[in-house]
Formats: sequence, structure tokens, C-alpha cells
Amino acid sequence: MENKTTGNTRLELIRGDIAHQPDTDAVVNAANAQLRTGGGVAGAIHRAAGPGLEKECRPLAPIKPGQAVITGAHKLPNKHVIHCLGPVYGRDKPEDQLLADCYRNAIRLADKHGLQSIAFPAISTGIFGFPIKEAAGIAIETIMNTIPELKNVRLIRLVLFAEKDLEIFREAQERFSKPDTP
Ligand code: AR6
Repeated sequence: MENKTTGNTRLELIRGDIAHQPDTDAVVNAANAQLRTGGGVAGAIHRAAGPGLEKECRPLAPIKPGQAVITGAHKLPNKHVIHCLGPVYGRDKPEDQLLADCYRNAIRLADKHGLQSIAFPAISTGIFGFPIKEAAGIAIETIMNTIPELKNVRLIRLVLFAEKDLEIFREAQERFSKPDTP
């Protein structure tokens, strides 16, 4: 586990399942535009939350790439689910800015709702095809640059499904904290 503290907010990188983060106020869903259950993260979250989540989502859809919306967590152990639509790599442009918008908008939404902790998956890096190394750099940079404006969020956790993805995110964190290292 890798921890970095900036001001009063900690960024934590772990390997795990986004649907099993009982100690964070919110978990982020890598959603589809219709906020329906799907594969990957969305499948895991909707399965664990139960059908009430999709019902609550219905009037909030469709959402646009980069947008984030908040719902209850239903049968998940968290208080809320924040649903983000990541960009489809090669289709939704500019994809780097849209991915940054996801992280920024989700964190701001959590902060606005007075939440203290939020867990993210690696948005867009599965079915949506965003190269993981590039996505990791954008995620880390956006999170670190958003931290100074936060009033409530004290923990931001990135939950990586695979050990190799965790390594890539750790390297991105190193690059961010030591930008001059080749
Ligand atoms: N916990 C943490 N990470 C996971 C989990 C999990 N349970 N399952 C997969 N990952 P994806 P996207 C990783 O495809 O690319 C859905 O069908 C996975 O290895 O879930 O944003 C939606 O309905 C990958 O690194 O999200 C959308 O249509 C990352 O999480 C579409 O897929 C994201 O993979 C969204 O695609």
C-alpha cells in the first residue's frame, strides 16, 4: 500500500475490488451513459447494490463523458455511489481532459456532499480501452491538483483490480512527486 498526504487529504493506492470498500463513504462507478448495469466495475457495483440502484439511476440518465452524478448505495456498505462516464478511447475527444473531468467532478461532488472518503476504480481502462499508463498519469495528476480545494474529503483511494495495474499507478505517483526524474 502506498500513501501520500497533501494538506489534510491522503491518496492511497491499493489492489482490490471496488465493490468491497466498506470503509469509504463513496465508491465510484465506471458507468455507461444510460447508468445501467454492465460489465466490469459497473456489473460488480450493480450486483452488490441490488436492483434499487438501477431504478434510482434511471431519471439521472443519460450522462455525458466527464460527468459525475451521485446516488444512494443501496445494499453496498457505503453511503453513496458516484457514477462517472469515462471517455471511450479513440472516440470521445479530448480523451485526456474528459478523463481528468471524471476524477475532478467525482471528487468535487463528494466534497460538496460532505463526504470524507471516496474510492475510485481505474476509469475507462477496461472496456473503454484507455491505455493504463496514460490513464494512471492523468488520474494521479488530477487528484493531486484537486486536493488543495477540498473541505471535507480526507481520503482518496484508487482501487486497482490487478497487481500490474497497481504497479503502473505507483510508478505514476512516483513520476508526479519527482517530475525531474527521467
Ligand atoms: N474492482 C476494481 N476494478 C475493477 C473491477 C472491480 N470489481 N472490475 C474491473 N475492474 P471497466 P470502463 C477494472 O471496463 O473501461 C461497463 O460495462 C478493470 O480491470 O469496468 O470505464 C460499463 O457499463 C479496468 O482496469 O470500465 C461501461 O459500458 C477498470 O476497472 C463500460 O464498461 C475499468 O474497467 C465502462 O468501461
